[in-house]
Amino acid sequence: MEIKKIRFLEPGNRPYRRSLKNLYVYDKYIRTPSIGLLTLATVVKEQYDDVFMYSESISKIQWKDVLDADVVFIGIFTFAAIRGYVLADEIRRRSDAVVVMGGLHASMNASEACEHCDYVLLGEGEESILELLDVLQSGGAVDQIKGLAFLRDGEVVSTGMRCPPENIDIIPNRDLLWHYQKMAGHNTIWAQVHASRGCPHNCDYCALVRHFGRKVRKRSPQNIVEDIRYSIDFHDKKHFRLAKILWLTDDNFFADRQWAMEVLQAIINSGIRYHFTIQARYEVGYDDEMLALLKKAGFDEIAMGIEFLEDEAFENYHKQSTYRDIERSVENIQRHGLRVRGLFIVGADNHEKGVGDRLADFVIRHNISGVLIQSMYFVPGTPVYETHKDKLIHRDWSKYSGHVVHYPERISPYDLQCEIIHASRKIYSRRRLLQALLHKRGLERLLFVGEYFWQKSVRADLRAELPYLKKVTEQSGLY
Ligand code: B12
Ligand code: SF4
Repeated sequence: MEIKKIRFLEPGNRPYRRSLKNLYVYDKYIRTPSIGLLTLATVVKEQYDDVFMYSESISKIQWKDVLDADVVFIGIFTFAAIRGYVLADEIRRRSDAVVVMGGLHASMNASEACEHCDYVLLGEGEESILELLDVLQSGGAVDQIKGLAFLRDGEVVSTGMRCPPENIDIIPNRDLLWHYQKMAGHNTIWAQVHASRGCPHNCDYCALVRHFGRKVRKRSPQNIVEDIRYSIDFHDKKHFRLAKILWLTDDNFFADRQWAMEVLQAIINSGIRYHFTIQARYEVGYDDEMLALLKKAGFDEIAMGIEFLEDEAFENYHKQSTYRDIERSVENIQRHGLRVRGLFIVGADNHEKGVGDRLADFVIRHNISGVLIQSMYFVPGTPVYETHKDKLIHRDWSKYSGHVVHYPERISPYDLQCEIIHASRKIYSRRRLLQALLHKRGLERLLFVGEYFWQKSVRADLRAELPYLKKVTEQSGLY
């Protein structure tokens, strides 16, 4: 077949809609678009002229432009899988395009995704996507391509996993994404750069380490700094942004200490002055040299995957950490003048009523600057899925975004969801909002106010599900 026109689509579990809330509530109908899919569009654009991307995080899809494409690529995380399937089905119904799916959820659930598209590409797509396009053009046999799955006579054929790309020095061309420039001024959309892939650890609930592998692959410090500069210019150009923050989105940026220090030093040497935030495990809190360098490079905050507050949970899910480790780490990070944001999981097998209250008290007592509280989620392919697949309430992936989706051991689904609501309300209370307005300054104050409204909308979503969770709790007869 002749391939001229290629389109990339990022589905949103709540597709973009114009709303005043877009100005201050992230994730209602607007959020940061996918940099992974944009990276693939950038790679393909080097070889094909007519390449463009739509993201339902920031715009509506221009259907007229998609339906006459020769190939459409759709990337899905778990929370957007259902919407991704709707889009894929629609394209197959209304056009002749070859539909290809990929991304974390499609890779880990290839047999499910195969039902909705012509091909699924497994793992990272930078190399396989070009190979597939070549084979489609030349009419060669697709099953030569490693890392491909598809249906043949109703049966799933998989050519197995392929080695992930080593060279990931690619700067995503943000102009390839429809309306990105127009929307980049919203405070709910963050400038972001992804600098490394893979993590040497092996936590039971983590899908990432299964998708990206345990070997850490890194971009060069020069390439990262160039991307940071471009990303900042792109977001600030033509816009007045209150939240001038760039997020280094790596899962474990500090896994290679030497490289992490080189990147930070390169940011310092570049003269870029900006606010940065980054995700980390607790160990970074013991590294005074790294913390000093982070501060010097413009980082104000570390988003720490704290996850649990009980040693029993750390042990059960093979997260090498203890409560005391976390406490010491948080205290030392704050001594260096950096804020700590907490990422938490509830719904572990040991969790009981009171887990939300305990979490909120920890956050308030330790002056944690903000939180993301998620109920445990279960992606096929993770150990936690294998051990809990009989305890799932449903497989409506659109709800796998922090809501309760399983029957926990020692607390009912209904009560657990109430615990999340309670923790959020306690942390983001009106009294604490007032305190933030009076005592916090600058970005810190702005972030707290933004999160106050975001958490309000999160709670409304969680509350809307309570009648359903009450019903399934009662019907289960387990509690
Ligand atoms: C940045 C980020 C965000 C941003 C932007 C997300 C986005 N649009 O991409 C924001 C802030 C919006 C966000 C929000 C959330 N996020 Co988030 N986020 C991330 C993070 C940290 C980085 C994403 C990234 O850039 N990855 C790097 C790129 C290179 O990888 P990639 O996107 O997967 O793309 C590569 C491959 O997968 C593949 N690929 C991808 N698509 C396709 C398509 C085709 C056709 C092919 C061939 C290949 C392919 O090739 C790409 C290049 O190699 C990831 C963690 C992670 N490491 O991915 C979590 C992550 C995606 N988030 C997660 C979650 C749970 C959420 C929230 C639900 C959190 C919450 N409770 O609010 C929300 C959901 C928002 C929503 N409703 O849509 C989970 C998803 C788990 C899952 N099973 O899917 C992740 C994996 C984190 C985790 N610890 O598990 N997130
Ligand atoms: S440390 Fe983080 S990224 Fe690494 S395996 Fe554990 S949860 Fe996943």
